[in-house]
Amino acid sequence: RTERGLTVFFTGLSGSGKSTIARGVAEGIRKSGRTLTLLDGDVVRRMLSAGLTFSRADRDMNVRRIGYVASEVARHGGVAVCAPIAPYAATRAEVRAMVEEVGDFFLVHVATPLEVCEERDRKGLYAKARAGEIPEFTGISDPYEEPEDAELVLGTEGRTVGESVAEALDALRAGGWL
Ligand code: GGZ
Repeated sequence: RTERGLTVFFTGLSGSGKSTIARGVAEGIRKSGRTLTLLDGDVVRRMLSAGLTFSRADRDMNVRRIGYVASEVARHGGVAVCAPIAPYAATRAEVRAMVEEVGDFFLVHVATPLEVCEERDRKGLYAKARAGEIPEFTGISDPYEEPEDAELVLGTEGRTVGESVAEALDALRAGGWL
């Protein structure tokens, strides 16, 4: 007999803060005593999706692989936290359906506006995308389909990472997952 598994799936633009918030949330879940797997974006692209590009087909493959691993974690009663951009609604819906066959799915939209992500431009990627040096860059020359089915929408403006992490953990607690 195992606890019902859960996938906490963060989606949002590059530079929205989703990876940082996801790491904080993962830490909080771990502290609550649940078995936790963090599918960190960088690690996934290196270990699970090496060689994939940012074409629609490859993004979909990347997001499906993440969803599959997350569903296996959930199947065994664990909690998976993942944070890809996952720009396409249909692919997110596929992952939701796959996870919900075996556990619960909690979608968090890190809704930092494009202008704010671009203004911060922590890695200089938006400037490069504007200059045409990175093709198919999400929000600039590639789509981001805003979710309409998020369990939680995090507005990060005027908020610290800690506050966003706390809001997500509160929502998980309120739902009875922690
Ligand atoms: C978007 C890109 C691109 C393009 C490289 N478009 O801010 P980052 O750097 O660290 O996070 C982004 C990351 C996105 O990879 P994901 O696996 O999360 O994307 S997806 O879910 O769509 O498969 C960014 C970097 O990779 N990056 N090129 N063209 N982001």
